[in-house]
Amino acid sequence: MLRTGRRGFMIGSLCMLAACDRAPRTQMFANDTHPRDYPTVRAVEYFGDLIERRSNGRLSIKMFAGGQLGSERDTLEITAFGGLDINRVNIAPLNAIEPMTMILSLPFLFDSIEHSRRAFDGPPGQAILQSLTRHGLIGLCYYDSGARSFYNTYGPVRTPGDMRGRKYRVQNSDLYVGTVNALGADATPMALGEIYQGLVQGVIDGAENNWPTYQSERHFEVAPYYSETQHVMAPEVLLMSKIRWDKLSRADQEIIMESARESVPYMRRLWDARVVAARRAVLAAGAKVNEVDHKAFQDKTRPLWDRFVTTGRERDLVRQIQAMGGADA
Ligand code: GTR
Repeated sequence: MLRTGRRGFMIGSLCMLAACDRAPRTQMFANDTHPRDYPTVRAVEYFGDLIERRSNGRLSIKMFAGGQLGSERDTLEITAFGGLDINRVNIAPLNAIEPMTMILSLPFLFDSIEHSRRAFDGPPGQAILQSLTRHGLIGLCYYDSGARSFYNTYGPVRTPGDMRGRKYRVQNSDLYVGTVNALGADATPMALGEIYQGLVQGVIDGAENNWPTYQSERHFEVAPYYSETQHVMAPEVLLMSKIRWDKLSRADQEIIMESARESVPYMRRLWDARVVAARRAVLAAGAKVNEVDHKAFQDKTRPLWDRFVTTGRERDLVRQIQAMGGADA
């Protein structure tokens, strides 16, 4: 029976709403160690808005920022087991899971940020992302993490000799441990959230990171000497649990992949602005930046390439990445 008039229209609309409500909705939980205003968190939220819009509200993301769910290493395990749907981590904690990820964390692999972006976006980067599938993780995209440099509580570092015997915090990765030890310092793996107190109490003398994290974690307050080694330009990775992924329709998987890719240029815009702002803010707050003898750092860390790049396939990827360097297109 056709309903007519205002009341009939309202009943019809409510039925439609009820039917809509019955359409299965999937809210996915996402994790990030950084606070809400950090570029990675904002990019994941942007990605969430895109998938919500494109799926007419069926898919959405609830973000748990600020490391409230645990260290990156712990949350990675939870993600692989399906307890967490989306996770944004640095590539370093993936080094212990998939050796191919170490390639992008090799010291002095990239000539410039542009070179690193070409490698992430191109075939080598994409092959490394896909290698995660066999570990229960779908690599959706890379986000920028800029260049990491050493900073400390005691004074400017110009050559590796200035780090000798000092304790430097590293991420949980044998490659990072090897890098710092090769420079003559004492590598101390530690979670990000423990660094500030570690520096205050003298458990460590220094750490290494990009400008935005150095600022956002307030490490500049206690370790004001930032020496621009720029020894690593490894990316951040946006991951999804394969268990959740396999439950989605092909169409929804496409929405997710496409939205993740589209969030990359958005993230890069935020990132570039944040690097400049963070550098300016910490220098205004009293941090001291200095140049270093890059060659001395490269010479000491180069043997790590042979130690950590062990298969023919990995060596081939390194060669492909090197061929993408040089003059910026
Ligand atoms: C940051 C990165 C984090 C985390 C952190 C660290 O640059 O965005 O995901 O890896 O470094 O050093 O623990």
